[in-house]
Amino acid sequence: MTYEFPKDFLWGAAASSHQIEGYNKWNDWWKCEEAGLLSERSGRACAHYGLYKNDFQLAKELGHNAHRLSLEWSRLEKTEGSWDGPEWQHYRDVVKTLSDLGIEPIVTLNHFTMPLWFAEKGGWKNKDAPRIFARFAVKALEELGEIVKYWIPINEPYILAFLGHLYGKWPPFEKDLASTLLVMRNLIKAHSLAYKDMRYHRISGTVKRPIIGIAHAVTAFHPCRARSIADMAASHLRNSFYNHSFAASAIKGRLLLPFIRNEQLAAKGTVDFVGLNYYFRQFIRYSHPFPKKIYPLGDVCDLKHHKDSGPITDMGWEIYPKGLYEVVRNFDRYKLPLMITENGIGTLDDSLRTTYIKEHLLWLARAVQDGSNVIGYLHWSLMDNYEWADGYSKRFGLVGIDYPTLKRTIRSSAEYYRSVIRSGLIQD
Ligand code: IFM
Repeated sequence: MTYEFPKDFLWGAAASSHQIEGYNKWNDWWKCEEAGLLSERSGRACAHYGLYKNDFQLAKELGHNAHRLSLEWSRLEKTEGSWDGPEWQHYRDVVKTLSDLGIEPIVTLNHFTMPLWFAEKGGWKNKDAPRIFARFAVKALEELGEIVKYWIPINEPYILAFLGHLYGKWPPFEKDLASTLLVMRNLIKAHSLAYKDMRYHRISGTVKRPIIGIAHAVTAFHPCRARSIADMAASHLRNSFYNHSFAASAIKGRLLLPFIRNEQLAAKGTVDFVGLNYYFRQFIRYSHPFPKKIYPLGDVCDLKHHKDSGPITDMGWEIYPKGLYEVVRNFDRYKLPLMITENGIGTLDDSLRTTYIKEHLLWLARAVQDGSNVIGYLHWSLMDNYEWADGYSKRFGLVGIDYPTLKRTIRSSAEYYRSVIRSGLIQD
C-alpha cells in the first residue's frame, strides 16, 4: 500500500547548539566538562558555529524544507542583563541563511544548557528563573521574529529535571526529589510566561505572529506482562505522568501533579502545536509496595529479558517504530497540530538507520491516514554530534562527521530520506 504525506509537510532534521556549534564556553555544561565531571568534553564539536552555511547547504541538497535549531543563550547573554550584539547578529545570519535556502527555521530557546551566571544563581531552582527566561524569549522574538515563525521555548523540560536533579547524571548532578519538583514547577512556569510574553508583547510590525509549541520527550509504554492488570495500570499511569503531565497543563491547565498546582493552572492555553520527541518503548511492571524509583508508576523492565523486545540501538533503546503511531494517536486528544520534533537512532550501522527511518515514516503515514494532524517530521539529527553524558561515540547523524578533519559525509540513510521527501510517498 502507498501512503501520501500532506503537500505542505515540514521535512527536515533537528539539532541543538551545544551539541554541534563548538566552544560554547559560557554555559554550565562546558564548566562541568572542563572539571572532568562528564565522560567527554564537547570542545570544538562539529564547528557548526563557523560552518553553518555549509551544513545548511547539505540540508538543502538532502531535500529538507525545515530545520530545528537552538539558540545558545549563554553566548547571547554572557553576563546577566547585557546582550551580545555580534552574537545576535550571528543567529540572525543563521536563520536568514535557512530562510534564503527555503528552509523553515524552527527555533528552540533552551536545549538543556544554561548561561553560567544563570546556573550560579540556582539555575531552574531560582524563583526568578521563569521571569529571567521569559525576558530572553521576548528578546529572541524581537531579534529574529521577522524570519522565525515557529518557536519552542524549552526542549524536553522534564528530562532536564529528571537527569539533572533526580538521577544525578547531568549538571548540576543532584539526586533530590524536592529540587526535581521545584525545577518542574519553574520549567512549566517558564514555558507559560515565555509563551504569554511572546504572544502578547507589542513588538514592531514586521515581526511574525509566533507559533509556539513544546518539544516533549515521549515514550511508548507497554505493560511488562501483557495480561497483568497491575502492569497495565502502572504502564497507563506512566503514560499519564511522563507523556502527558506537561502537555496537559500547558494545553488544558490540567492538574496531574498536585504539588505544582498553581503553575499548571496558569499554563493553560500556552501551546499552539505539540512537538513529540519519540525514540523508543519501555515495558513497565507494577512493583509493590513502592517501586525503587520515586513515584508509584512501576519499574522499567530489562529489555534483554523481554520476549517482545525488538532490536536495541547503541543507546540501549529498543527500536519500536509502531510506537510513533501509538504516541501520535495518543496526542490527538489535544486537537492541536502535531510535529515530530525528534526521532532518530544512535548507531554505527547506517543500513539500520535507513530501516529505522523507513519504518517510522510508515507508521507516521498511517497515523496521518487515520486522521492525525501531523504537520512535520524532523529527524534527529542533521549530523553526528555531542550526545551529552555519552560523548561522541553515539552516531545520530544523517551526515557523518569525521571529528579530526571535520569532514562531512552524507550517509545513504539521508539519501533514502530524501527520496521519501521528494515523492511525499511511502510504501509498505
Ligand atoms: O541528543 C538528544 C537531544 O539533545 C534531546 N533528545 C534526545 C536526543 C538523543 O538522545
